[in-house]
This record gives sequence, C-alpha cells and structure tokens, in this order.
Amino acid sequence: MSPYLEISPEVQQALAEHKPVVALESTIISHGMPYPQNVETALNVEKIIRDNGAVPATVAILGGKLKLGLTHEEIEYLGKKGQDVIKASRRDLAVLVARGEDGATTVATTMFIAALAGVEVFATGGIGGVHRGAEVTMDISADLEELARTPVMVVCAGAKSILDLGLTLEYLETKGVPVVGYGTSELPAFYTSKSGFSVDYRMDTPEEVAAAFRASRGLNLGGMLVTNPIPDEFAMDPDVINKAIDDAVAQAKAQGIHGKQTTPFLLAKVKELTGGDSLDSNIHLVYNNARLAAQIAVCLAR
Ligand code: PSU
Ligand code: MN
Repeated sequence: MSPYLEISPEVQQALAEHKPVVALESTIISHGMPYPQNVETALNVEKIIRDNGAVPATVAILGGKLKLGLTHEEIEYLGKKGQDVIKASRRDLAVLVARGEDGATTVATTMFIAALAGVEVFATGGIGGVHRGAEVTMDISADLEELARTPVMVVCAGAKSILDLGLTLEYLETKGVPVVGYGTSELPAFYTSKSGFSVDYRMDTPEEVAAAFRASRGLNLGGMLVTNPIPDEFAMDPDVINKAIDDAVAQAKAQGIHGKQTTPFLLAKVKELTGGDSLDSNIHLVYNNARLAAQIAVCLAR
C-alpha cells in the first residue's frame, strides 16, 4: 500500500473483507455546489451508498495525505472552505503531498487515489471533457486521460453541454475508453437525459455492467465510463438549461476565464442563471448515480 495513502478504518475493513466500496470525489463538494447544500448532498450520497449495500469512501487530500474515507467533520471542512480549497487534478498531486497541503480531488485524482487502494467503482455527477472551442484552446480535462489509464469505473450522468459532447466522445474513443449508457443508447447530457449523441453500448442491469468491468480488469485495460440518465422528474427543460449554458460560456470567454477556473466558473454561472433549479437537478442526479454505483459494486464483490 502506498505510504501516501490514509484509509479510514471503516474503508480499510471493507477492503480487507472484499466488501463493496464506492469512491466519491470532493471537488464536487468544494467547487461543484454551494455551502451548505454541498455538505448535505455529500452526506446523503454516503447514506444512499450504505443503504444499497456498499461502503462510501469520499476522497480528498488533507495535510498532504491522500485520504480515502472522510469523517463528517472533514466533509464539513471542505464544504465550508469551498473554492478556497485547491482543486487538485493529477498535476497538483505531487506538490500538495510534498507541501502537506489540502486539495479537493477531481474525477482524475479521485480515480488515481481509488486505484491506489484497489477501489474499482466511483460515483459522481459529471466528468470533465473536451471544452467547446478546444480545437483552439486545447482545454481538455485531465479526467479523460485518467479514464484512459486508470482501472476505475466512473458512474456519472454524462457530461454537461458546457463541454463539446461530440468531441468528448471522439477523445474517449481515441483513448480506448468504453462509454456505457445505463438503460439508454444515447449519451445523457447531465441536466437532461438526451444529447443527440450515441454511446458505445447500452446496458440495462448492474450485473451486465459489472461483467463488462470484470473483463476489462482481466484484460488489463483502463477505465470505463457509465452514463446514467437523470430521472425524468428531475430533468430540466432543455431550452432553459441550454440558454443558461450558452450564456455562461459566452461570459467565460468575455472575461478571459481559462485553465482550472473554467469548469468551476461555468458551474457557478449556470446555477446563478437558472436561479437554483439546476442545483436541485444536480443533487438528484448524483443520488441516482450513487445508487447505481453501489449496486454495481455489490455485483463486482460477489
Ligand atoms: N462537472 C460537473 N461538476 C463538477 C465537475 C465537473 O458537472 O463538479 C468537477 C469534477 O471534479 C471534474 C472537474 O473532475 O470539475 C473537471 O475539471 P476540469 O474541467 O478543470 O478538468
Ligand atoms: Mn481544463
């Protein structure tokens, strides 16, 4: 086990007994949602995972330690600090560890830390991807590279159309990442269940997804992306959300927002422009993903 890892006693015991464990990211807490809804959501997600028979392992970097399994106090700390916590992607890991600092883990770093401990399933809201205009800016999330190389399954609600969804799928294809639609053959677009783009494979049961991932592990391949559509009752009106996203992207461009600020800026703007409706959708799709991830983890552990 890596000397940089610090695993909570509960997660340690689950791993030792080969019980199902589901990893959770912390950037969604610090940068993805406002306080106090972020903390409330993070704690509810942990409960949903437990209710579905798995052990939750929220991931973060605290005092330079790669932590798997946080206490309620640690989740509260990250949620309160919000954007003042460093958003830690792969390139930030070494420096934060060396300096003994804190960091909220993105999809990329959460996958990396989960894999260090042998955790195979990870639930979140949305992943980073190829940004609109990336053919000029080259703004492509490190999440995609991590999916290519790290053997963890990420259960998400697709990607927000703050990204170029078509280019994101092309990139994942190039990198050899299978994209599964859960109960759908269309890539979900986070706030809505449809994007107009097809996924590689449709699967309808947790067993089916677990079997594909088991084969992936056996073949020594990388990660896998499972996209789970937002339930209809929580989905947003496509016209409303697309207008908000277009406006947010235009404002980011006008203000010269770039680099790691781009995604948090867009997430906050979209929320502001939709008057909080998008936050409610966001919270419910995360719950929906947590439930599915736990069910898949249970199948994998059998
Ligand atoms: N997309 C969301 N919510 C989020 C994120 C993305 O809908 O909270 C966060 C995740 O932590 C993701 C990160 O890994 O943003 C991607 O950031 P970037 O695009 O800078 O790689
Ligand atoms: Mn980026």
